[in-house]
Amino acid sequence: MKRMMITGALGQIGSELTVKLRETYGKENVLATDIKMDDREISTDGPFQILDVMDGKTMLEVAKKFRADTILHLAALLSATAENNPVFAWNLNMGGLLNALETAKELGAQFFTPSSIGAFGPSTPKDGTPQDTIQRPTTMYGVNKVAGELLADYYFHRYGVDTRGLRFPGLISYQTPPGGGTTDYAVEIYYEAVKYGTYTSYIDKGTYLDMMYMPDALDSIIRLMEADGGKLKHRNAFNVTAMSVAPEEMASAIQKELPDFKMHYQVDPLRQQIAESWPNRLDATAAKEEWGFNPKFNLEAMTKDMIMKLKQKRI
Ligand code: VAH
Repeated sequence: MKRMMITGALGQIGSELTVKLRETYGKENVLATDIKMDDREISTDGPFQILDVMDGKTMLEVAKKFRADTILHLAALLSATAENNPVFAWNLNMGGLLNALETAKELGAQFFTPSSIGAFGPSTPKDGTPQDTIQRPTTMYGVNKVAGELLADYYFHRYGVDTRGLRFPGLISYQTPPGGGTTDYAVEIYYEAVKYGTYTSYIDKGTYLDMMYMPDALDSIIRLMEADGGKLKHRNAFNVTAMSVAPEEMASAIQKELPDFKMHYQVDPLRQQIAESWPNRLDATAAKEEWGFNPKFNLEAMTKDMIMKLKQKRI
C-alpha cells in the first residue's frame, strides 16, 4: 500500500490533491504537511504535520516515521511573489526541493514535484512548444523551475530516485484560490463573476496562456505516478495543457452562463511581462504517448462546472 507525504498540502494544488489521494489510497496512507495548520478538513480528516520544507532534518524524520514511500513536493512560491522576493524564492524553492529530493533518496521513495510553463522564456517557440526545446526563462520562478527539472533528473540518473514531474499550465480550481501566481486572474475571474458580475483583468486582451482545470491536473499526477517507469522517455518534466485561452475568451465563456457579466482591463505591468514571456500553447504529445495524458475539460465544460460549484459554495 502506498504511503504518501505531501508538502504544501494547504496550497492550491495540495489542498485538492490531498483529498483525492486520500480517496484513492486511504486516508491513513496520506500525510499532509504544511508550514501552518488551518481548520479545513485536510488538517483534521487524516494525518497532518506542520513542516517547514527548509528544515531537511525534520523532513526526513517525519517521512521516515510515517514510512513514506512517495514524496509529493508542492511547497513553493509562485511566479509573481517570487519576482518580488527573488532571493527568498531561490532559497525556499531550491532549498525545499533539495531537502525533499534528499528525503526521497534516503527512503528510496518515488518523487513528484510540479514544474510549470514558467520554465520557458521569450526565446522558446511560443506555439506548439515542444517537449524538448530551449528554456531560458527571465523570471526567478522560471529559473527555479528549470533548475528544479535538472535537479530532479539528476537524482534519477545519479541515485536512481524515481522522480517525475509535470510542467503545469495555469490551474483553475474552486476549492482553494491560488496565491501569488501570474495566472491567478483565470481563477479570480470566476469568483468575481459569480460574486459581483464583473471582473477587472490584470492580464491584457490577446494574451494567450495554457490553462487546465484542477480535476484534470489531479488525474494527470496520479496517472503519471502510476505509469510504468520503464516506458517513460522523459521524467522532469512533461508538458501538459488542456486549453490555450486569452482573457476575452474566458469572459465570453462566462457570459454564456452569466449573460450580464462585464469584463474590464487594468494591466499589471509585472504580471503582463511575465505572461508575455511564457508560451501561448504547449505541445503535450509526449505526455499523451508516454503515460496516457487525457484532459477531460475544455473551456466551456470548465466554465459551467466552476460557476455551478462556486454558486453552491455561496462565496
Ligand atoms: C503561476 N499558477 O502563475 C502558477 C503557474 C503556469 C503558472 O506556474 O505562477
